[in-house]
Amino acid sequence: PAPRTVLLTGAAGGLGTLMRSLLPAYGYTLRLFDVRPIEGEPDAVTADLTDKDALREAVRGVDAVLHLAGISLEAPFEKILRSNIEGTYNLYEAARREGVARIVFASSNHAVGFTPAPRPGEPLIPVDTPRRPDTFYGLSKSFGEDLAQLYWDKHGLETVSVRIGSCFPEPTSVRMLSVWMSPADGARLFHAALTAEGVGHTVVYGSSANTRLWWDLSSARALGYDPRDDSEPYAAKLIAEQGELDPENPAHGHLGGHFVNDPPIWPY
Ligand code: NAI
Ligand code: 15L
Repeated sequence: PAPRTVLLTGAAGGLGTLMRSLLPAYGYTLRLFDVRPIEGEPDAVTADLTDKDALREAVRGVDAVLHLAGISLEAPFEKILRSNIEGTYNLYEAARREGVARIVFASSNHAVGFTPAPRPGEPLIPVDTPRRPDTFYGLSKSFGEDLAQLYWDKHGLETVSVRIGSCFPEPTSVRMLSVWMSPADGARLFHAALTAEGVGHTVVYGSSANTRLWWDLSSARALGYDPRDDSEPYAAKLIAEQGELDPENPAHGHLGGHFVNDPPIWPY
């Protein structure tokens, strides 16, 4: 049966807020979880991913989890370790113990961020391209994908790992013309990932049907995802303002954009 009750972690965040408004139209009842309180949502669970008891209670009885919680940009390794690596492990362990059938995991293009962007005419990047994290942040998403594979192989807990490009209301950079996912397409993709049958552990890229797309959406389409949007209407204005991408500039010539150039953030 299709999942109806879904735990949305990271519900206070940018993507969580978009999905709180878009997913109920697909028939889901959302249970909300975030370390930050959410205004107007008295029933939301306000807890950290390090709180194993709170997680166990939060996943009890849900049909699936849409796991968006975590640090969403580069940060000191210790913080990434706590929220994204241990936090995601804690979530999987809670889900396993409570018999939750499926997790949709917000992975990121930054798990493969050091992959050179295809030039015009070159093949699109497949989902089985070797992982090349561009940051500690991207490394945590790479870990999450491996954790998902382990929990499928060992415990039969299914995951769709969605390597999201940039999911924001509008593209705001020339790079985003290639990697943008409109919020409406994001909801379509998460719905497909929550409902497709027999996913095992499936990795997909998350973006709209962009004219300048860099990666292969076929594994996402195989779940039933049918993107409707394209960043191209934004292209002329963004290119006039920012110029074309220069493939010799590492921040332009890799999937991960400026993340490949950003220095690590050390803890002290
Ligand atoms: P965001 O930073 O706006 O939201 C993340 C939420 O997670 C925040 O509300 C934060 O309070 C919560 N959180 C962080 N650490 C936590 C912890 N230890 N315990 C409980 N809650 C915690 O990020 P955004 O943009 O909404 O992204 C959501 C997810 O999607 C993240 O996992 C991010 O890595 C991933 N993603 C997002 C992309 C995008 O374009 N928005 C692109 C690729 C991946
Ligand atoms: C991500 O993984 C981040 O969470 C998001 O804030 C954007 O930076 C996005 O990638 C991107 O690559 O544009």
